[in-house]
Amino acid sequence: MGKSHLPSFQETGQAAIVHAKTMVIATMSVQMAAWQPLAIDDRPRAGRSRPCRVLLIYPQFIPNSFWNYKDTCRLVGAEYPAAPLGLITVAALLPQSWEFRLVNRNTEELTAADFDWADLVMSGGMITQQPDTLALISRCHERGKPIVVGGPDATSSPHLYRSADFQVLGEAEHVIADFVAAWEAGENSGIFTAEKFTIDVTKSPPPRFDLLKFEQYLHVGVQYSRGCPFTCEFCDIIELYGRVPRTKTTPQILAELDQLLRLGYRGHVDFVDDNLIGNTRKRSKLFCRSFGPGNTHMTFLSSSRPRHRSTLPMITNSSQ
Ligand code: B12
Ligand code: SF4
Repeated sequence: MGKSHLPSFQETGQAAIVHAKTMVIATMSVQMAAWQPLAIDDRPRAGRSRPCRVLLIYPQFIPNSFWNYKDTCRLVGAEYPAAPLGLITVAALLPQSWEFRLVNRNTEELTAADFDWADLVMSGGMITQQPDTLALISRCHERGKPIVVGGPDATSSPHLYRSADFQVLGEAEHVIADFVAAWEAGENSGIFTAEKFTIDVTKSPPPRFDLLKFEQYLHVGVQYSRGCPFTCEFCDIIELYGRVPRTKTTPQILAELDQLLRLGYRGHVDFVDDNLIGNTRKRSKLFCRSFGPGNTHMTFLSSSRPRHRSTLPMITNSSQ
């Protein structure tokens, strides 16, 4: 069947989900509910009025980290395992009249031309990207470009990133509007901190998957929920995203998968949820049941620790 005839996830409400060793195959028709994404006021303001050119830079991970699995990537012609979902989510939250260029330092070169093009640099990531993020701050300053940092490591250790011009800490969904207002008013620095765990993810817009070069990755991430009910002592999740999982709606996540299909993506999709099936019984069951056989153009991966035993059979009784 040609690409144009592929059934969408929203039409079929079906997909196959691989959970490490197992696969969920259960079907139900999905009731489409209208959902309203968060919208930033896109009208030009006084101060910096022309649409901003934003260079999104995903910092390099420390070399030799197990999780870089470079050799596995090379086997299939990819450059790095996972796409930068945080940054493309931020791009979707910013005014869409702004222009975006994404450079992933793990997959491609960051050039002088990229810096010359940009009005503003935005960067950030996890702890193993900290040295490169700090180096990027210096590089931006050498080139006279303002830089905004955000993401999990800046949120955990903001004091380390004091040299950045702006910090946007925590989940960006609401607080990014305050940054945009400050930027457009001509401000040159500021710290914007999101109220913890209050983001309604049902209002999050689909990430800007169109900014990705899919061939660079082993898998592309999507996120259905944030937060985890457990409290493993080594894990930052409950500090960053809370103990009460917040989930997107099923139509919302199917729309994200459809967008990937429409952009031509075929392959592995990683549900990057902190604990995909660790959330409330009702929600995780509803979500699992909305996936089933019938759309084999993507395979789905996730790592989870179930909270309710009853969730397990839906996964373990499946096959393909
Ligand atoms: C998928 C994932 C991975 C993937 C790779 C992902 C990738 N893109 O490269 C894999 C499995 C490889 C991985 C590995 C590791 N990971 Co990891 N990972 C995740 C996970 C589960 C999801 C990431 C994601 O896509 N989130 C979805 C996006 C939308 O959320 P977000 O990134 O937080 O973005 C939001 C905000 O933070 C903010 N934001 C993000 N970036 C920016 C940038 C700017 C400028 C602004 C303004 C805002 C902003 O806006 C977004 C919307 O609200 C997170 C947990 C989590 N819930 O995020 C852990 C997490 C990021 N990982 C973590 C860790 C510790 C690791 C490892 C070091 C584990 C280890 N011990 O080896 C390794 C290191 C990898 C390496 N190569 O060296 C920690 C980071 C903690 C910290 N304080 O830095 C987290 C938070 C999990 C935890 N247990 O605490 N990881
Ligand atoms: S189950 Fe996973 S996400 Fe939840 S607290 Fe433990 S390690 Fe963190």
